[in-house]
Amino acid sequence: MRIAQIKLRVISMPLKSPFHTHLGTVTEREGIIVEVIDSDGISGYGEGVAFSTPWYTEETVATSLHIVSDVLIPLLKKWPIKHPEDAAILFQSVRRNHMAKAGLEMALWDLYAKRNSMSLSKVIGGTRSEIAAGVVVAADSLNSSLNQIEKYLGEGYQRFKIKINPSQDYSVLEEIRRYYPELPLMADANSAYTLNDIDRLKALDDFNLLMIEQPLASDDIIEHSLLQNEINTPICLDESIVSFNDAKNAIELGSCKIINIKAGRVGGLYEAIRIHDFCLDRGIEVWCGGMIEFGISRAHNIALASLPGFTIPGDISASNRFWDEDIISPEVSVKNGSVSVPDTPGIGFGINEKRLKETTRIEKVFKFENK
Ligand code: OSB
Ligand code: MG
Repeated sequence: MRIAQIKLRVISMPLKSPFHTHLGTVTEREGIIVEVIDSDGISGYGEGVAFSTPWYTEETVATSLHIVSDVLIPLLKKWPIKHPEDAAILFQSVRRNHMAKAGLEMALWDLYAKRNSMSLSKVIGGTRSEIAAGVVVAADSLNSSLNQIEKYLGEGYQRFKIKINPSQDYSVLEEIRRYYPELPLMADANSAYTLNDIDRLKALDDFNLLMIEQPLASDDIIEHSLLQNEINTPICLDESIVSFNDAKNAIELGSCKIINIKAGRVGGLYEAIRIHDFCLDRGIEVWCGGMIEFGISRAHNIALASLPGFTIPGDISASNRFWDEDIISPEVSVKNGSVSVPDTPGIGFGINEKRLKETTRIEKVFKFENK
């Protein structure tokens, strides 16, 4: 791959409505758009999905920008690569900083696919032409949760995820089930509980949830296994799984029955695919998690979710779930409850240059010397 330059843009956009979790509220989303341009002028795009503050993982926009600019790009300058997997392996010499690595690695995947005139889905072995759409409801009141469910049901979404914590779990789920007894429903706790809450968590078995996502802390791998033995609802791990080895350990210990794969959280598509392949082999179901992302990461998620092991509808929602106007064109849309997988080269979505420009706050350009 002959890289001529890399452009990093920090963009910022308000959400259509605030996103509430017990860890805080997101009203404005910043992100890093990575554009890798090769010597023929072809561009590949990736997106760094760290948040402005370290509430979900330890990374932030500022730390990612530093790692991509001052560590990963210099590595790529020093060690030219032939394939995006070479970049993933090269980046293993840097500890953690998964979202920084993923933003750059995924731009290389898009570029690689475009150069080979193949869709990214096809390059990574995708088998689906459509992905079932799922949506997250992250409201601050029962009423607003019910309103959002009604709205998204009308838009055709096939799976609903509600954020829970010990102060509202039973009452909110009871009320949702009163109106929607058959709704494909799951709950995400973002580590709001400890093993002391075991009775509260057992009680949630009443609601026939598809799963409960990340009830305990991200390093409570043994406790999750003890909890799974006590509750009927399948546990799905999110924050706990940041690498292939985490996935292996969690499965070995019986800490979960399902894994949420986010390429950003695990360091890129290479690691995400390894986790997918291992889970497929072990009969562990996976789904693709969301990060309140802009269209580029959304497009990468669609390609990832087209792999055969992604059997459960994930956080794959339309651009208009979060944004008045996305930075891609066309935007991601949901039709009859599904999102279609593009068969055009790369991620299969173009850039809405006007929107990208008006949301850009910082731009940095790195030129490569090609001999
Ligand atoms: O825990 O899955 C999570 C959003 C941001 C950070 C963490 C999480 C989420 C979501 C999904 O719940 C949001 C989406 O659909 O993009
Ligand atoms: Mg989650």
